[in-house]
Amino acid sequence: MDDVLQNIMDHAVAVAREAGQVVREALCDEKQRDVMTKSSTVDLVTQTDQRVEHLIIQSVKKKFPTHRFIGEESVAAGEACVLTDDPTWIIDPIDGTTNFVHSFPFVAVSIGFSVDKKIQFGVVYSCLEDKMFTARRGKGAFCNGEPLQVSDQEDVRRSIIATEFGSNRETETVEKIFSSLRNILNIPVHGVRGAGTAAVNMCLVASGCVEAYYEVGVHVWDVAAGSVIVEEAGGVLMDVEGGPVDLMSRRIVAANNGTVAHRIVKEIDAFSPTRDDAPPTQ
Ligand code: LIP
Repeated sequence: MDDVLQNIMDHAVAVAREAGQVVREALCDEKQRDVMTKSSTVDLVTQTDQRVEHLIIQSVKKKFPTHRFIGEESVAAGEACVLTDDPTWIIDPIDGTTNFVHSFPFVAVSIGFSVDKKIQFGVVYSCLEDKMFTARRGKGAFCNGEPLQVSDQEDVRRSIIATEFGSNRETETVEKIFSSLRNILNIPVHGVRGAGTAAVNMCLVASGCVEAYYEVGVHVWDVAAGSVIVEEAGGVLMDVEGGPVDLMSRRIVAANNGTVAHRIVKEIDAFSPTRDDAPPTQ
């Protein structure tokens, strides 16, 4: 299994790099950044998101025809978002689509790989930075081959916390997002940052640049790869109310240690978006 899994991960790295090249080329062509919308007027998608996801899936199918897929744009097109025990690729072709549309320089190809419903490896290619973040369960986390280690900071008042505002603009949701942000800021923390992509935010935690990232409203494809990268860099994952993380719940805290994680959980005004694996509404 060891060599088989490594062979699969090597393909994930290669196809992520190939996809990143497509994203960089598309950035130079306005047409390839033409905006369409999904769940709201600010939940953006482009033909490049769809093209990159197709490239990744077709490439994998050729080598691993029995594998299954959960892809952001495939789910948006109506495919089920159901995680089984089967080998499954969990793909966000462009994490940070809004950044991509605006040429804001944090755009990542995110690929997680699950067997028996457990993420076995993650690949996040921050393609404008040319940073390939990788982690395989039990084998450590790396950026361009250099080992990653979370921050050793235990005091949240000496921390930077990352979060995002998401793409839901309903009044009640926005109120909760700002309530959490206000509470975190008033701890006080050194600062709050957001790269505009969950996957890059999680890699910043794994790199020790920020102590924690939290968000309510993300999807499994945003966080699957980053989850194992954070854990293999020595970090922890948690639900926003302190229990075990559930990658389908659309709620996550990724932190350098349990002390910081539990402290920010106290400040989060939690809510429960519709789960990624919820049965489709009639
Ligand atoms: C994005 C996430 C981000 C979230 C955005 C969006 P996308 O993913 O990475 O954390 O706040 O609303 O979901 O849509 O760019 O792949």
